[in-house]
Amino acid sequence: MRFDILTLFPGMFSGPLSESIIKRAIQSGRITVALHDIREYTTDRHRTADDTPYGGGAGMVMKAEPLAACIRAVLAMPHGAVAGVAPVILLSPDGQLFTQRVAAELAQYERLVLVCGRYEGVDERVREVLIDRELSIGDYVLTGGELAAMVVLDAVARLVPGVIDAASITEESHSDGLLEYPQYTRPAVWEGRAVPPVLISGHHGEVARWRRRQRLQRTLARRPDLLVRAALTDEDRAYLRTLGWCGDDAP
Ligand code: 4FM
Repeated sequence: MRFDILTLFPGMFSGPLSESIIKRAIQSGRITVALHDIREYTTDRHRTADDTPYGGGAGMVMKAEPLAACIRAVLAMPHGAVAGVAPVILLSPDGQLFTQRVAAELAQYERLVLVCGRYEGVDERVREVLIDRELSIGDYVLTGGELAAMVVLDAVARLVPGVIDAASITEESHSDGLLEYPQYTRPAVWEGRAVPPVLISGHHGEVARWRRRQRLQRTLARRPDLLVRAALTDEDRAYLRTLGWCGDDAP
């Protein structure tokens, strides 16, 4: 899978791309990350990428021409044998909330174009003409879309086959709508605190039941809103009722 990232600050990506799982995914060729400096597409002597807003107001707006030229140049770069669809995605607080579901949807593409906004906005005409989709990683305002693009890249890349162990993807939080069970590793006793004995018992059925109940307990305590959409069995519901759940949590 190929990620094209359009940014005024390509240097912000060198750390995250050169460590751990993403580094290995790039080295193995499972993902390709191409950084594009929007400033390279300016044409004036001062390499101006932003300007003051029409109508007045605070801050600066990203100019249409360099950003549009950059997006068009990137879309004209071929990728692999098939020229598949590559959605152009702007990271901004105005976007649709980026969730695990959206990550799974994006992982189906051969290529993503991630546009990092900066300053107080992007000229609206670029959005209208060249942006297919806007995504937000949460209800807060960053200084630019770069960190959000890294979040999207990280969450999507790990869903690409071979990037991480396949079992961890299906087992993890949010894939079936429940939070994860607590994990323990050696030593069996740490600072006087023992690992739950069931995990050392060797009874696989009991371990599975304990873990399921831990997940239900934890989801009820921390994210009761998730229970409305979670895949629950009759036994899950019966257990949750023993914990005081009445099945009416607002989403
Ligand atoms: C601010 C990008 C203004 C573009 C930013 C404009 C953000 C977020 C974010 C900064 N991106 N989720 N939250 N970006 O704050 O994705 Cl126009």
